[in-house]
Amino acid sequence: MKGLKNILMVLSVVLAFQSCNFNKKSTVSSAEVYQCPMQCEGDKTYEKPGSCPVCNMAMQAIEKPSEKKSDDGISETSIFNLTSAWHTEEDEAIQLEDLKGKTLVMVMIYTSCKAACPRLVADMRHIEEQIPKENIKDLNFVLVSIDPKTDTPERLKAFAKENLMDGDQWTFLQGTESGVREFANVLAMKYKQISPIDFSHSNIISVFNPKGELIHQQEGLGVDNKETVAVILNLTTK
Ligand SMILES: [Cu+2]
Repeated sequence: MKGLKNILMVLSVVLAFQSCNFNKKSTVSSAEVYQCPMQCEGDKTYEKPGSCPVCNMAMQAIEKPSEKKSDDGISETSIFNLTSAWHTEEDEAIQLEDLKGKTLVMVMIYTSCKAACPRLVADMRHIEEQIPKENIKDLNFVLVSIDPKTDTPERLKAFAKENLMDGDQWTFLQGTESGVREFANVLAMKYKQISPIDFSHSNIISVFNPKGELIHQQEGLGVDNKETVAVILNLTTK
């Protein structure tokens, strides 16, 4: 019996050395999982080190298979990479990635604006009016506040109702100061607080595809939106 035990011990030492060789291949990575070097269970991986339940060999650390970001179709330029926290007019906590899957028409405004924003809002509505009903369901018109201190979800909701923009295709977002600034930078949208209640800002309506990639921008107030509408139709017609 003792002889058998010794043989098993020698065998396990040999196997341990063998798995050391395998280990060399794997690099030190923060996202590691463990797998049998013989792949007794195919691609199956374990969160913790240990020995293979089939061959009992020490499992080796391998790099975790990527989170399938590329399979999700999120490219480096997608706004869905931004991890900032937002609240909708319904006081729902979301990230931009939660908007994935629909064409997005986005504008940055603030509800107390008396000058440009009412016209930008009118431009958004004018664009929406030109889109056939069957395309609307694949669209999300998103109004992002540049004044998150004032524009609480309650206030945004009231604004939506006042402006008859409380249908499913309209979303209003309150962010954090830094999240709003970061998002504005992505849009090349400039804004600056010029008094306790007022901001100066650029007037840009941006169209993103369902993967969150910027496709088109129109700049100005009351500008001809034919091209914007054409881009939206192109993205939402199958
Ligand atoms: Cu304004």
